[in-house]
Amino acid sequence: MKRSTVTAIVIVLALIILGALFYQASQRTATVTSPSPSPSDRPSAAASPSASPLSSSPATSTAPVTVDFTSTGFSPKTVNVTSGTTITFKNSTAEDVQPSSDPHPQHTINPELNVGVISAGQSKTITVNQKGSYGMHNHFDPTDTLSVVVQ
Ligand SMILES: [Cu+2]
Repeated sequence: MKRSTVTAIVIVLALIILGALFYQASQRTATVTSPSPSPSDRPSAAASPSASPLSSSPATSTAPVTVDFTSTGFSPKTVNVTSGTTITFKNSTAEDVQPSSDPHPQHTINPELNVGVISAGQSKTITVNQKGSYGMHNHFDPTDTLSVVVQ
């Protein structure tokens, strides 16, 4: 009686343990295989958008700019340039012109823009480095104005 009961218990326990081991093994392979494909997909998807902004970045131009001074004043009246650009002021009138930084008569907003006196038919070139938006005028006639925007 006793021995047969013990063997029956041992067999039942063995079956339970074996069943549990098989269940764990099937669960482990199921959990290991399912998550592994998704992390390997994500890095490749995240890598492609980070490469595209570099190719689409706008090119900034530092091409030299010429401002003509005529009987109607400065032309053009607004100049948009990037830092490091040269601006040539050409005097196409018969009078002296003195392109200067605002305000008149101190010329202190941006001393880079104090070009100095340009005789009739002559020209002078400056380089602008200081970023910002600045007003300029002809010191001999402050109603002749222009704007310089440096980016
Ligand atoms: Cu002035």
